[in-house]
Amino acid sequence: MKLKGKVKKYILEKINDKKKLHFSLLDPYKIGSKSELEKIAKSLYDAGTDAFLVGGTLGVSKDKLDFVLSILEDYEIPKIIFPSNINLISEKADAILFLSLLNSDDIYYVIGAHIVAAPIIKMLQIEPIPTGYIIVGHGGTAAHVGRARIIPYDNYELALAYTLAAEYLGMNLVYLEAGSGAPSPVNPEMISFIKRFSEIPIIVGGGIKNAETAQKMAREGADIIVTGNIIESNLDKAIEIIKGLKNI
Ligand code: 1GP
Repeated sequence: MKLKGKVKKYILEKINDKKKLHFSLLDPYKIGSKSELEKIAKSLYDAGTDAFLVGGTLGVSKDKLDFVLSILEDYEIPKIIFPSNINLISEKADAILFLSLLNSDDIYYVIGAHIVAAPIIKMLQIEPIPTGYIIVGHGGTAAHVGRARIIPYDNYELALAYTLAAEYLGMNLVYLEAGSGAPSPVNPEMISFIKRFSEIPIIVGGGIKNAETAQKMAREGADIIVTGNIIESNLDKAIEIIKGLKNI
């Protein structure tokens, strides 16, 4: 399956078919040896993860990014960059989440990095997927680095306002991010509230550690669930999450 240029279509078609998707986030900074990564990638793929997301906020060099992408190369699911900055662009990826951190106080994270990255993305022919990135609750390192004005876990109306803004700006996806390793994930009630008033597909990530939480989020309206840390800390749990999303 040749995915370049077709990743957005692949994702949106599955969502239109009412499927719940799972993306496996691999942080090149935290990945161990080649054989370890090969084992993890195969387990996630066999469990039915729908895409590999590759990225992280700290410690990710282009070499490490390329190393991870080259190991994922043969899997017939999209390899999508989840960038924190312009250092995370690689021709080895099928696509890149073209993220605008909508609740940042720093214009660099809203549109600045994008004008530096866009011509490179064009030259390397990586498919950009316009995504509104919204940091909620704990926020983690991403919130600190991205100078986010964090949306409280219980301020559903504010989260909806950002989501609608993303929708009206024509973005394809909205990503509700509680922060990698967040002690609590996004409230499922926030997702259902947003879903009542907005059409845009929703990605949710940050602090999701078990199948029950992921399923609840999916039932409340999340279209794509992202898990990162749990893959490294408890691969069996990550597999349960992936399989659990197939039966919603
Ligand atoms: C982080 O949303 C992702 O950007 C995933 O978070 O590592 O906590 O699963 P976790």
